Amino acid sequence: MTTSFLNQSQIEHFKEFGFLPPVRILATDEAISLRAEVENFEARHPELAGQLDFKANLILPAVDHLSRDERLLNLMEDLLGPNLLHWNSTFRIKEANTGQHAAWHQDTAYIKLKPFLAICWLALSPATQKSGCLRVIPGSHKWALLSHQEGHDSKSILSRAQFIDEPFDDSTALDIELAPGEVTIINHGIIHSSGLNQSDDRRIGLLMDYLPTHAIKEGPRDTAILVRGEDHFGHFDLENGPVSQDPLENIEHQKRSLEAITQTLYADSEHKPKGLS
Ligand SMILES: O=C(O)CCC(=O)C(=O)O
Repeated sequence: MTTSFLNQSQIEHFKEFGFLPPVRILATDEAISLRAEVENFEARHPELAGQLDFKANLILPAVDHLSRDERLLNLMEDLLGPNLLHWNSTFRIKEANTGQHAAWHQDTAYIKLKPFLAICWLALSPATQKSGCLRVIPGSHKWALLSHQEGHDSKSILSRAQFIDEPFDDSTALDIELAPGEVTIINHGIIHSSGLNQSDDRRIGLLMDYLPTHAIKEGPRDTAILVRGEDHFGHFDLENGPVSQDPLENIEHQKRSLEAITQTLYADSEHKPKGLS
């Protein structure tokens, strides 16, 4: 028996508009201490920062721990039902005043998964208009998939520097500002982007992808962690969290899962995942 996290109007909002308005998952000091842990890893192993682009939950025990946090899973259960897989944790970090950005795109362009992936975007630093917070087109998860092109813009924080290359109505675009410890959840079909970080701080987002066990993904077989309930479908190979408290000892273990997920995200791409280079 689990406790519901969201009220009915929040659940309806997510279904109707494809995103959840900000809710607090972590206390501010929990977000600050997770940020410190990530930055400590980056400082000690700068050459391994790319390892956090995908499956960061298999490298950093604190991220694995968070992906199984009761508060987060109660929220996810309200949106996806009682049997939950965690597919991936990804850090999206925009350094201050570097021109980094994410162009408009739909994650459904490269992740063919039904019914949908629920992406939890957690702020570990202030995500504001000024720092380039997530921006969405409300309701666009119900639109058809628009045409995408892979890009070569080194300032893009997206894996394939992808962008929508056909006209669409962005007049209703909405910035989702988040304080550290707050999350929004987006349906992976929603059109989203984020602007420049013109603040003095890094903008650090941790994206955690969840799906119900009945979800079906096209393409190569992939791996995920059963974080709540039971899996009667076997659509994913179940994996465990990190093998060690020491991130360095987890790199080899992460490799197979990283290869599996990047086969999907980089299918037919000219780009390569940083974590495997
Ligand atoms: O964190 C951001 O600003 C955007 C990230 C994003 O859209 C993605 O990784 O698909």
